[in-house]
Amino acid sequence: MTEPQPSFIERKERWARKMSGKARPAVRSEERLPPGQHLTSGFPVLDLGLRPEVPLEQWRLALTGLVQRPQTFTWAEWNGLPQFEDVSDFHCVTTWSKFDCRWSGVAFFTLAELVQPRPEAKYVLFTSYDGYSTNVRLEDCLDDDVLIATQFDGKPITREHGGPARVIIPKLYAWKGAKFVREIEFTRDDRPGFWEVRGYSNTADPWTEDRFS
Ligand SMILES: Nc1nc2c(c(=O)[nH]1)N[C@H]1C(S)=C(S)[C@@H](COP(=O)(O)O)O[C@H]1N2
Ligand SMILES: [Mo]
Repeated sequence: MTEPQPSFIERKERWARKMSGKARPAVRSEERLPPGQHLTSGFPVLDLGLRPEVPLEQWRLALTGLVQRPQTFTWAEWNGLPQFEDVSDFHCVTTWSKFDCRWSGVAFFTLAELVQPRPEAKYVLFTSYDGYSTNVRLEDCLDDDVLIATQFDGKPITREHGGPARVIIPKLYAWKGAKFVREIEFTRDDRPGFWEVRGYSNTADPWTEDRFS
């Protein structure tokens, strides 16, 4: 695997430091568009500059860690799982939002029913084929709008947007949703992911502008 482009990462880190001093709203916004965001009609691509090509016959998604029944899915097995569709809004920390994204795939709660997280599991660490990772509270993953999507707008997710499969967690900034996802690990302790170790918020709530730690 090639390394992510360092200059891009450094720029984004500097930007995180600069923005972290900015005042945040005192109360949680109830608007559909979160504070500090603007609407975009296109669909920008945000990643580390790596778009790994994962042939479907080699694709695997592993569910590991503190679960009763760890499981690794092949593409055929994955597509045999109950499918779920959800329309949601998408908020990137770099201030663009996109409304009404129609994703389909497998609901996170379906996976949780299959692997059965142990009571000690409190966090989830997602790892991707491009070396990316991100950590999320298990509680947030269990919301009924969270899914591992394989389709956008009725078509397979393109490589630039994170295919074959990507995580969608509408209520958090989009960096919490791993594109090209490869492993979902259930953990007791919170282990910060790629952007979380580089100054981004651990909790990432768009409606309180919870962008940076
Ligand atoms: N594997 C991986 N997932 C990732 C990223 C990444 O660099 N690698 N970038 C994140 C960020 S910052 C955003 S805003 C969204 C962007 O998704 P898009 O490129 O489909 O707009 O993916 C998130 N998931
Ligand atoms: Mo982002």
